[in-house]
Amino acid sequence: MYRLVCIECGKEHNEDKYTCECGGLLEVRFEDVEIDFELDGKNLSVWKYRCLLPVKIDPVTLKEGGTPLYRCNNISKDVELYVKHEGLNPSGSFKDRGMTVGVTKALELGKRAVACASTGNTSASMAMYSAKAKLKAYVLLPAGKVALGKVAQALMHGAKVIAIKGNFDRALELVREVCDKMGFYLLNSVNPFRLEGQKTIAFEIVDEIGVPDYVILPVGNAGNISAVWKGFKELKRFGLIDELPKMVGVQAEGANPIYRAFLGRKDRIEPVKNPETIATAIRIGNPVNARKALRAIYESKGLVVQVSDDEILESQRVLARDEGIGVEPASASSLAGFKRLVDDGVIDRGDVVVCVATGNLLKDPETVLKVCGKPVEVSADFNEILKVL
Ligand code: AN7
Repeated sequence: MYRLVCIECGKEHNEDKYTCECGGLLEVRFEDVEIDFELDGKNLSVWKYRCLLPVKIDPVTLKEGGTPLYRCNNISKDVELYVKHEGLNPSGSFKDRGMTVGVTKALELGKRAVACASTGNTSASMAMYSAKAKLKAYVLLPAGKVALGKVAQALMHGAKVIAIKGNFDRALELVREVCDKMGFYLLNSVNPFRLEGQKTIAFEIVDEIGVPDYVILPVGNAGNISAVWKGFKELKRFGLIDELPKMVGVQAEGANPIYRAFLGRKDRIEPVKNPETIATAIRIGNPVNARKALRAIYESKGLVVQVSDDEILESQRVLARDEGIGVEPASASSLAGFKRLVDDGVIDRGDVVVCVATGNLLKDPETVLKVCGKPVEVSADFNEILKVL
């Protein structure tokens, strides 16, 4: 059993709402659940944890979740560092965990069409899952600011893709209006059901290695950090774990509203007007889930760090070259944040740390070419090849 409740005033809502009249975000609260899975490290997937997922019909699934958790010895010997490679989900990002639940909910509610604003990954994932569900899909993107692989996915999976002359924050305002007027089902992370799917990142981590000391993840619209924290708290509430990890959010310097709020120990953000970062996935100035994310950070005694674009690109290279883990820039910010915290002496020898790598390297080939340069070209001749070896 579960209820949909406003996190600010506690009012209970019907399932087709996204926010409360008081302006508060909604969240799903489970009660009297009979837990029917075991945390035995086996058969990891989003739907292993179905008893804690709020759907009533057969899910629309492309076999999401069950992503590898790599022990990264080459990066750190002293700290027990793991990277959870969410880039190996069906569409290449963690969004699939949310979308399998969100698109299932759209069918359950009898919706014909779904919509989102996106920095790219949400749109790619939504397009895939709505194709499977045979729902119409509408996407609003900030023109010229979405990595090519993501646009390609949204287009090929059949979404109507509309690029606006404005940033993500504006696209989100507009898509909310479009959904209100047209009756489309909104699948941005303001949708509480999507976050329910994403909390399974926490379930899988515990399933494999127990409760870590720190979980580090990039923060854009701030849904994922909220979702993962909710996952850990539910495991504790239902008696499956005793401890909780500290949650660490990482933001890019040019798109850092949550970091600023954290510095001032505030529980609300001031939007950043013109966010800018090479990590276009987290180029977001007015994160809709800020209230949930800040609660997660304070409750868990965690923290927020900001990192530069150079640190992000360096961490992307390190993951790729030292561990064989290919991620897009935004995802690498979690490792950049880890490095900061090791340098600052916050994370120490013996700590168990999980960095969540949220999206695949293939999402953003253009940035790779800018950073690595193009392949060397020579004529098809043995001696010419020898010269460049
Ligand atoms: C790779 O696709 O917001 O803090 O529209 O693609 O939960 O927003 C993507 C976000 C991190 C931030 N890493 O997660 C979108 C979108 C990657 C991402 C984030 C995103 P949230």
